Amino acid sequence: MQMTLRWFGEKFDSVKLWQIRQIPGVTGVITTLYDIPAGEVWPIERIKALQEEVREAGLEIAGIESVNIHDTIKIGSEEREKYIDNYIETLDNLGQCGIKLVCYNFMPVFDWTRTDLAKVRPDGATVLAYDQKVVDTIDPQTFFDQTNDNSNGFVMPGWEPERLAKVKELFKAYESVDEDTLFNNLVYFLKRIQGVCEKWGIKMAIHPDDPAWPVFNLPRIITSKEKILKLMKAVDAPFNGLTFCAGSFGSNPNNDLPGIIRALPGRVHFAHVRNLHHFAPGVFEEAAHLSSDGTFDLYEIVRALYETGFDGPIRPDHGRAIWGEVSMPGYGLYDRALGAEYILGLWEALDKSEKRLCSKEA
Ligand code: CS2
Ligand code: MN
Repeated sequence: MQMTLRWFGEKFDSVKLWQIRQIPGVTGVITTLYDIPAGEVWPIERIKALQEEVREAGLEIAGIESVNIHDTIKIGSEEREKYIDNYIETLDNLGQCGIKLVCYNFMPVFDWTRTDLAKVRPDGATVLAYDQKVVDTIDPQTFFDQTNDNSNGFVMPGWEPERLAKVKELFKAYESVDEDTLFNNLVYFLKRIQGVCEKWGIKMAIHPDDPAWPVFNLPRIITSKEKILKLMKAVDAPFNGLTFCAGSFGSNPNNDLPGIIRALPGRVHFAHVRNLHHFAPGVFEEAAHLSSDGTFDLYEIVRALYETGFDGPIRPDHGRAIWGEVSMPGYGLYDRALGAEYILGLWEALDKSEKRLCSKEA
């Protein structure tokens, strides 16, 4: 396991690499070329320059989150071929640079969806929150605009203004795309990129849908253990794996989080570990990572990763905004650093008990 933090790049992130370097046990970043729109090829010089910047700070790039998928690929229109070719070229460039983990999602139109980006908790911290009632009563355009107005001036992942300007068009383009079509388009995409992934040993780690059900009547296909297993079977090769995201799968309280990890040995390539506090079905807020602050048992989640031999990067996921920090919602330094230390502590305890047990048995 490698502990990492997500970093959006010098121009886009309030957090600096030198600060990440000072979090004990964090050795890598999960990053991206945030300014390159979905569908365009990532030039190799840009990837190398990013790698150099991270290396100079005493860290390494542990993976990319995300190389976003162009909508034509999700929709399955004819132009997808060109965009898949571009994606393959990007993967080839990443492979040449020795980068071997790519996180992506296959959600139509929106990435993650939250109805409040700064819900105040009793201790004064603010968190991202979700209430299905709000989504049910708002139109997507207004929702987009509201989200952007509340993002502290940061461009948020999946909410890039150039995409958002086309919400209506996008919705129209997805009209004929149901769950099966979306799933088949994903399988088609994975089969087309399999060659380049296997050439370089690149692991593709799909991120689950967040929340784990259809929003605004758009289909969602990575929402449960059954659904992810179906995808693993459809393209049954180790390159095709999962970003286990506790917060996304866990948005549906019926999902057994450790159970999802245990069902996928060798196919969990990357983990987002965080906690949510559920109030009622479809109503939750993000919590501190600590088990007692939310609904999930973080010990059981980390134990499942440990016991299935997980050896990829883990990152804390969305944090609370605390101690007066202003950042991209969910992506401040302080609470994610606390989360990283907590997860490392759980891991150390699991590792030491396991080793003690082994030495007793020997
Ligand atoms: C992330 C997602 O902030 C988040 O919730 O986990 O935006 C994630 O990066 C994408 O869905 C992956 O493509
Ligand atoms: Mn996540």
